[in-house]
Amino acid sequence: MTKNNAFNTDSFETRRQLISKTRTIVALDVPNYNNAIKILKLIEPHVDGIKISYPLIMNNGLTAIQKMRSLTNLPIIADLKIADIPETSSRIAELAFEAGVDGIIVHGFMGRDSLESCVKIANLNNGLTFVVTELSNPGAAELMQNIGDKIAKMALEVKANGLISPATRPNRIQDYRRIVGDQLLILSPGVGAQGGNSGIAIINGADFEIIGRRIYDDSDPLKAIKKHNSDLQSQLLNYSSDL
Ligand code: FNU
Repeated sequence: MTKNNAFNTDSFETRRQLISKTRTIVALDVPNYNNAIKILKLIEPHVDGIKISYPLIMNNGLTAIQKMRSLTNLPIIADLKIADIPETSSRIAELAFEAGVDGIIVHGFMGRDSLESCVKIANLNNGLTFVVTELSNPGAAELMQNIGDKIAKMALEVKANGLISPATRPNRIQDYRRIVGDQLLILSPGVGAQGGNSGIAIINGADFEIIGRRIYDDSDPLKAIKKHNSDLQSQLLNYSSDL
């Protein structure tokens, strides 16, 4: 089983350099395994990682992860949004790592014990834990947003590796960056179909943008990822020339 923990190095600066190729992770929420692989092969040279989730796993089982693991060296993140008691959370995390993923996404609202149980399993597997602070959908502003700062602090305390924070609310990415400083990565979903523009999350403090439908629903996913990457780079250039 090939493990690729390009995200996971000791110093934040090294990590940033390692990850600075495209700063994009594609969400492959495609239920059909063969279609997912077709898209993966098209976009592979143009992304830094892929994220898989329930649609693919529920339709194809954990073998989909195992097969995908053998087909790509890109980091694979399992977006299971684990949110259970510690014993169940850690069992779910274990199964994901056994199947070959490099990182897991977990919720933070369950509290410290569950979060710690996931981080422990991730560490045992030389894997990464990303904690959702507040979801990117509008409804998350009603409840989750109120505890997002506390979740970010807890993620720091339990030594998770990163946060998942909304590209749909760039000001919140800034808040989370202020809380975690350079200690944690920030991955931002919500680019494209949910309204976030390519590059905006990065200039507001995210390390990676996560983009799904805008790429895999396009009749030409390769063209779509190239467009996203070039828009992202333009934003970065404009931003640094404004500094
Ligand atoms: P797209 N996702 C999200 N918002 O969208 N994991 C969050 O706050 C979060 C996520 C996932 O909208 C979502 O489940 F924590 O098609 C989907 O897999 O670009 C992806 O990010 C966004 O997909």
